[in-house]
Amino acid sequence: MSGIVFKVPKISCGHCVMTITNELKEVPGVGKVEGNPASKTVNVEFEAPATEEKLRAVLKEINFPAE
Ligand SMILES: [Cu+2]
Repeated sequence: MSGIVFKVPKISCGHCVMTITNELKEVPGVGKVEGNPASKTVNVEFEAPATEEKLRAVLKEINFPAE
């Protein structure tokens, strides 16, 4: 498993974090997802077949693009 922290400026509350968490957890290979509304970050643990590009694509798709 590798881990990555995405900065997602559009996060404004716990609801956003929940939406993002639910969507990212649908991606095969994704393990733990932890979002923080205060720092507007999402910490994702993942392994193949998930990739950083794939995770970024999902975030963009649900309208929470990562920086
Ligand atoms: Cu929100």
